[in-house]
Amino acid sequence: MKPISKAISRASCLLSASMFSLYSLAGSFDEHPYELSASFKTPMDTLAGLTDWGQGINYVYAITTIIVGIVFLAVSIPLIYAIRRFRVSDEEFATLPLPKQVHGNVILEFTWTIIPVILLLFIAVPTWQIIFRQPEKHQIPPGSMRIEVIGHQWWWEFRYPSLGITTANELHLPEKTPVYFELSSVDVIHSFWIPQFGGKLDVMPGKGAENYLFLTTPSLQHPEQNGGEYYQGQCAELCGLSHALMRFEAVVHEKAEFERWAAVFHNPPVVQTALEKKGELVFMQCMSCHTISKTPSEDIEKQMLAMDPPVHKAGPNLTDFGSRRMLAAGTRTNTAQNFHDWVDNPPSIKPGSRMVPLGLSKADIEAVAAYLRYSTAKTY
Ligand code: HEC
Ligand SMILES: [Cu+2]
Repeated sequence: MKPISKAISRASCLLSASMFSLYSLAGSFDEHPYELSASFKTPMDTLAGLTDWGQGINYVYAITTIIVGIVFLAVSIPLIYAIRRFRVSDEEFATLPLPKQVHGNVILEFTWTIIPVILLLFIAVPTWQIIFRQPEKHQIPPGSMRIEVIGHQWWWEFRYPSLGITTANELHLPEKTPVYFELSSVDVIHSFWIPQFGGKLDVMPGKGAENYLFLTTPSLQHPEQNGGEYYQGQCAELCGLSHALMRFEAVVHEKAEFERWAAVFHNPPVVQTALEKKGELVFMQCMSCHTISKTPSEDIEKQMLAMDPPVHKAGPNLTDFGSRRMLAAGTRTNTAQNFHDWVDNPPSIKPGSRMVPLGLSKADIEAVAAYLRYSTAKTY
């Protein structure tokens, strides 16, 4: 037993020494942002770390992995050594005396209590640093862009108070810009998550329960391509039947392109063909739940909001629906067929959907599809 305890105490000395040297090597996070391989960029890659917030989390993750790795080696190497070195046959084992008992050995017990405490501190301190880098509401850096994120079963509403824009399921962002998301919910708890941007944050119902997430949007990975870069978002808190189908897309634009998007957002729909005109009429049946800027549906919304208490429409704002890549909260591509299937029977696509089947004829769906998919499309 003696050589083993000697080996263990040596190993623990080595361990703490290496922790200190690792720390001095790594320096502070700000000087050496820890970047894990940028090559595997799947849509749900939480290690992509494309924002300062995501890199901070990766940094803590890396430290944790290193510490866990060292603990693994420090335990498994002596263990394997002991198993091999002190291996005996069953018969021989029966003749051996009890090993020396160390119960109540103050030094040993103190050592194996203090080592985990130190290791946990090495994880806790950077974790605190990263958490406290998220500002409180009153510490939000001036000049950052405020975006209200409102969770609904099972879709996302995005409001830009400074631009007077309300949209849904497609979160447009200018590149390299500090933004803060004010997260709230109208029903149950959701969780706002763009994996490639970093960690998730709960979206809570109830006044005063807002959460705030502050980050700097990534720069464009392929600036030569126009039209923004898309990142998948996903609700990350079980929120009911269609929780898994509560997605969205974040679109990062060049700054000028974002400004063009915001400038044309409220342009009224351009209704040209006879089919689109018919669709505009069919859309009357949708106005109790959906709003399109500069149409009568907006007046209905104003009347509803002026009531006491104010009534919010149940469905997403469709002002720029024609420009959206996806429908049904980021779960289907915005094609004629998917549009038909959705409007014909929403719960068949999203179980429990708060949009009910409206019993429209095929011709009416085709008309409202023309109106929504083409008249509301914006060029920017
Ligand atoms: C009772 C309220 C209600 C009515 C009426 C209604 N909708 Fe909806 N609609 C919703 C809700 C709620 C959603 C979000 C569903 C989801 O994603 O879970 C939605 C989603 C949509 C979407 C997908 C939007 C996106 O970007 O994901 C489209 C398109 C749509 N509705 C079209 C229509 C049309 C066309 C009509 C009228 C023929 C209509 N809706 C009538 C409540 C309604
Ligand atoms: Cu959810």
